[in-house]
Amino acid sequence: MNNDQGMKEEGQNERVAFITGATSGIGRATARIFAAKGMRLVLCGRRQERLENLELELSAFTEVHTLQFDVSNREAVFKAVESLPDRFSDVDILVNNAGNAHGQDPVQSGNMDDWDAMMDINVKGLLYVSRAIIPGMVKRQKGHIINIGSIAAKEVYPNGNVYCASKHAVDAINKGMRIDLNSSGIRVGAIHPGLVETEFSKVRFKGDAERADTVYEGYKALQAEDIADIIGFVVTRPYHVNIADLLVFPTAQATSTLVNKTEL
Ligand code: NDP
Ligand code: 8X3
Repeated sequence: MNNDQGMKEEGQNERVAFITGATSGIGRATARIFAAKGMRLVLCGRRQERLENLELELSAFTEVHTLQFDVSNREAVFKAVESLPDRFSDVDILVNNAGNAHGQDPVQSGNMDDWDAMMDINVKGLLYVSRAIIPGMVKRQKGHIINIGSIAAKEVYPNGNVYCASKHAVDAINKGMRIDLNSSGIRVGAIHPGLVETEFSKVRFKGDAERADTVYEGYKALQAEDIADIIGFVVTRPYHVNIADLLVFPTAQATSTLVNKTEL
């Protein structure tokens, strides 16, 4: 990235963006796109070293503040948000991105710790962060919330049970937020990606990189940058335009289970 990519659209560079899950994949790519636009960034995640490296990288383009916390820890979420210095405390854009699948098992033999992790992080974590940030937006009568759902928010596939349930919940929360925040002039929308090649499958398969790689073999999967590019587009529409619900597939994908793997 160079400064020519700065594209400091009028007013855009004054905004503060708060991104959860900024240490990897879609969140990190979004941080880079937002930095190129000159937005002030609050970058969140659990892996401190990655936060520090990203801060070092993006500080060349914009002001960056990092927050290390687990979104599923309610107290930690509120403590982190309350700790924001003045330059970062009026959040204009919230990207609710942190989340993962944990395991891929039939419901009858599912690992209940995995179930807890998915519901605690993907659903409750998203709610806690939102609950900490949204009141400020309501007070200022402006803001933009982007919830990262999934094709798993729209379909259920074999052994996807609880992950799909968590993302169906994100879909419902996205709709509910839009209703509840309608009178406050706050934009709320979800982006639902299909298969994106990130650390996602490595996490799902508990570090089994070989198994994770097979998910993306035989076709061109979406890259984190493809989704970040779309998020960059979404947040730079005129304020009366709200992209409310967007499903994005790689061209090779037609449904959760139909992927044209011709390159095998
Ligand atoms: P990655 O595994 O690459 O990134 C996940 C991010 O979430 C990391 O930055 C991680 O940071 C953060 N995270 C996970 N758990 C927690 C937690 N408890 N507290 C705080 N942060 C957490 O995956 P993706 O970039 O692919 O995933 C991002 C989002 O996109 C997720 O919501 C995922 O469900 C969704 N998605 C992904 C798709 C894909 O195919 N990859 C498709 C559709 C949706 P850290 O570990 O440092 O805390
Ligand atoms: C991630 C995409 O198909 O693994 O949400 O559910 S999928």
